[in-house]
Amino acid sequence: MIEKIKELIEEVEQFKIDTKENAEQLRLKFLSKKGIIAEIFSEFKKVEPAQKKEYGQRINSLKQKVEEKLALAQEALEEKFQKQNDIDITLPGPNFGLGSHHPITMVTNEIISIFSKLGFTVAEGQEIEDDYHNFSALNFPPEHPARDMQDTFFIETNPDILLRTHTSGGQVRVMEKQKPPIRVLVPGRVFRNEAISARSHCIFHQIEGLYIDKKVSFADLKQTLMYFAKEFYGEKTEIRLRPSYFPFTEPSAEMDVSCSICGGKGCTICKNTGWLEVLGCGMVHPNVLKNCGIDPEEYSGFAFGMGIERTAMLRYGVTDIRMFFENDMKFLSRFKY
Ligand code: 2U9
Repeated sequence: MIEKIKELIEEVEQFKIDTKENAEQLRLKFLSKKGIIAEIFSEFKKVEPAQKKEYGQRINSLKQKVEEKLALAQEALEEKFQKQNDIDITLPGPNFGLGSHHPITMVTNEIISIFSKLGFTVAEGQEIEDDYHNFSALNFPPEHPARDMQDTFFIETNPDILLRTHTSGGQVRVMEKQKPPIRVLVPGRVFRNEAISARSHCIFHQIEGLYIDKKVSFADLKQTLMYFAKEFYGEKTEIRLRPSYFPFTEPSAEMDVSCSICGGKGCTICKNTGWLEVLGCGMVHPNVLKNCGIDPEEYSGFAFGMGIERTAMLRYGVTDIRMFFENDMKFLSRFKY
């Protein structure tokens, strides 16, 4: 029995009290009416007379141990509670620093704001597209190189599903649902299977615009883009259109703006030409209108598209496209406004 009491003393010494709840556990286990100490006392009459003295001393020291332990724990818990309540809630919180928009978001928002004054609204599109909305509806011939595995990220288990290579599928979906007049912008992330370098990335952002109505002409396209160029690149900006080719527009063109760095005189940014290539555009191909359920005899339209990274590089003098993806705080904090 004496051995048992020694073990119990050991148990009390090892018992860890860090909450009111486990202090109460210890009290109930040892000191309550039906607790261990009461039980050991009830055994007292059965103890040999010669051992009664030692037995009594051991029980008392067990009881003392428990009481001491509980008193100390009570003090420590009260101190802890006091400390928690010592916090001065009127002090200002830690300074987390003010964030800002990413430069890609800033340029996208600025372009949207310019075109929204002409009545353009924004549609989302989807990053995972099917072959039809990314290629076929847009008049890409079946053997077009963009459809190649080398250029496009296809989903391995289903060659019909891919990561969009441009946001144009978004406009196709708008045309499928909505009758003209349509004035819509589709901004977003696009994916091309290209090697990453200072000038190109396999992920980048685009914004495309589409305007469909009765009697929309190439002159409307030109005036709209001229308005955009002056708003975005500055009032003195001039534009020029060079013939180009895209499967989804006919005729197609690429638009240059006069270099805002040198004012057209020639510098390293415009490679001494005085011009900067900023976007592609054209009249929507009749096949595309037909594919989307719009009669090309009744309606016509124009479309344009530009790379946001390229636009942001020109705007902020960034020379490496990879900077937009690295989230380097030194780079990003340049764009606080
Ligand atoms: C529909 C019909 C026509 C969107 C257009 C371009 C010209 C263009 C490039 C600019 C740089 C892509 O990011 S980039 O590589 N885009 O040159 N995009 S016309 O034409 C459309 C879109 C949707 C239904």
